[in-house]
Amino acid sequence: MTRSNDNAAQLQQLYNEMRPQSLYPLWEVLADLVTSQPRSPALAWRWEYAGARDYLLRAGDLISAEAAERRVLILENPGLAGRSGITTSLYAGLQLILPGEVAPCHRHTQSALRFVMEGEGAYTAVDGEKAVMAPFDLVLTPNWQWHDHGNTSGRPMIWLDGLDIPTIRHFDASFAERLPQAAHPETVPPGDSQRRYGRNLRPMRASTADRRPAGQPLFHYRHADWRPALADLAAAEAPDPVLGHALEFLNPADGGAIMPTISAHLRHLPAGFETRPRRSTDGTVFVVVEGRGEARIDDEVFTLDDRDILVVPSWRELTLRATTDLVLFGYSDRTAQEKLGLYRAAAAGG
Ligand code: GTQ
Repeated sequence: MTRSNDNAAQLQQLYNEMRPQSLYPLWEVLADLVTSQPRSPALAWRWEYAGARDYLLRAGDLISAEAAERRVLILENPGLAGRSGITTSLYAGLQLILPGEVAPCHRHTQSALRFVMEGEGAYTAVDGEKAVMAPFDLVLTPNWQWHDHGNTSGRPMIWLDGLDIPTIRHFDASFAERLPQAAHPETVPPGDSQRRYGRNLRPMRASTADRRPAGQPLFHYRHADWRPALADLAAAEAPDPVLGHALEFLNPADGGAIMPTISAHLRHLPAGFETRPRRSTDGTVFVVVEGRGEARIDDEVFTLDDRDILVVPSWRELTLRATTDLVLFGYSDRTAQEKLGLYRAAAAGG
């Protein structure tokens, strides 16, 4: 045996002896642990809405919302098999509530957003306050707030659930509990928070705190409000070359992101507009709200059509092109990364 072979054999022998003691040599894995740039196992992927919707409606014939607790099809990233994530930190699912159903009241340490895909008149109740939902409304159920969903309209309702499930799993910080009754008793009339906090104002009180948690007063961002805001912005100025017209949803309490772990935003790309290529460390989920276009992610091209869902993993180069006027909703873990000092973004050519 040569000296180097002998050395390799001795190292292997050392590894074999250490292994039962739960010891492992860093030098064998260091280059995969501390990489010069992100190498997400997540894949760029697009789900066509119509196809996913068919499967969801079939599930609707076979299991009730009550029995399922939440009747949801998980949009699992094909690069993250078995992990129920659409990115490494975030989850996405399509939830169906049929007329007359209630998805029973529970709360958990995971924070959630709902982005309505179709249907009108169903509600999410947060701590007993109903938000009656319309297409492309955004509704939040922040960490540890009671929530149930119900449908008193005559039609099925489908929305996209965006949660921080993989983040909470990462921290081993999941707690959840069920309310004994299916629906939380009504605490205030529907729209109460919206009236008090929804127009960049807040109630003045001589004493006593407000009913809503001080840090998170608002949980319903209506399409009827955000769409004109985006249209006004697009009419007033040229699109940003990297983002197009873009608006972020804010928490009015502090001007920050909507929830501690999830940021959400809107884009409007005028017909024919193409963004400059950009990458960022926040893997992002997009929903097509209006129009058609194309997303190029590194060398892959995905067509974007009505209500399709696209995921762009961390640090993949994204170029968006609008065939017709294109409106997108997006969410990511940007705010969590910013708090940890991790967030980075770079556009090609500057
Ligand atoms: O509506 O509370 O898609 O707890 C996954 C977990 C929805 C919900 C999901 C949940 C919910």
